[in-house]
Order: sequence, then C-alpha cells, then structure tokens
Amino acid sequence: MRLFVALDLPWEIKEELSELSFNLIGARWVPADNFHLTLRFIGEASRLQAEEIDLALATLRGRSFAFALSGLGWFEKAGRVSTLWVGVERNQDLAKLQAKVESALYRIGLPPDRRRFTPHVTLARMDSPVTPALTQFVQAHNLYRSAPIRADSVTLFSSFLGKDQPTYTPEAEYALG
Ligand code: 3AM
Repeated sequence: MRLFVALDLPWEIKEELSELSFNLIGARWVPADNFHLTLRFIGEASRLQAEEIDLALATLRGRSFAFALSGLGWFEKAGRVSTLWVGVERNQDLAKLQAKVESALYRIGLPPDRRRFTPHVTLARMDSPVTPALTQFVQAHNLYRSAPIRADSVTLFSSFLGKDQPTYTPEAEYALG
C-alpha cells in the first residue's frame, strides 16, 4: 500500500479551499475531500512495514497546536509548474511535529527525506509553464488567510491511485496531547 502522513483539515476549510478552486485553465483541481497537509510521503509499504510505521507513529508525543493557511504559491520543476498550493503561516509547532514524524520513521529504517519541508496544501496539479493566468490567479487569491486550524491529531493515509483522482483513506489517527 502507498502511504503518507498528513494533517487532515476541517470540513469548513476544505470547503473554503474548494471555493478558490476554479478559473484557471490547465489546473486539475484537487477534490475537496482530498485536501490535506502532508507531513511525510512514505510511498509503497508492505503490510509488515505498515504495522511498523503505525507503531512508530503511535509513539509520537506532542501537543496540539493551531496553524493558519496563508497565501498561494507553486512548485516548479524544469520550468514547468507541477503543483499549485495554499501556503502555511510560519509555525514552529508544525515544524517540530514534522521533525518528530521524520525521526520516528527514521528510527524504523525509512530513508530520510532530504528535501526541505515546505508545508502546503495542494490545490491543483498542473503541467504547464508559468503563464500570466497563473500569476494573476495567485495574485488574486494571495490575501487568502484561513481562520486558525487546530491540529490535534496526525493521520496515516493510504493512497490508491485511481484513473482520475487518487482515493485517500485515513488508516490510523494519532492524537496529539
Ligand atoms: O501533499 P501533496 O499534495 O504535496 O504529491 C503527493 C502528495 O503531496 C506526494 O505525497 C502526497 C500524498 O500523495 N507524493 C506522491 N508521490 C511522491 C513521491 N514519489 C510524493 N512525494 C514525494 N515523492
């Protein structure tokens, strides 16, 4: 199974994000149900590995905290935009939580993820150069800021890559104190 660790988002926030999700040619919008904030992509794992991952995540100790979504941006690879996202206001608690998840998984032998953590919520997948329409879209919505969102648990999701959109299933939830 294909796994990742994320913060799920409250329904009101998912609705708010889906209200931003229109009017940009070439954007493959993420369905509201699928919005999440990835802490760690794991990838393919066997049943046994999944059980180890579950045990490792169950040892996470942390306090719940609040964070806010803020502004828009995109990821670019070789001059092509791959992901349009909503950003997250700078947040030490979130950075600490991500580091804890990373080290819990490192302890059970997952290779470290060396990329810098750039917290975001993917709004759309794309495959296009940076166009005026994209920069206009980002400018138009850049003042977006969510109400504070409580992070009181971390979720282990499985991801089934269907024909159209992936299906994400929460497999386990780990409460933050
Ligand atoms: O949270 P976002 O949408 O940025 O792009 C995938 C998604 O990220 C990412 O994991 C999240 C849940 O599917 N993902 C998928 N394949 C990946 C890979 N091979 C990956 N991240 C890193 N490496």
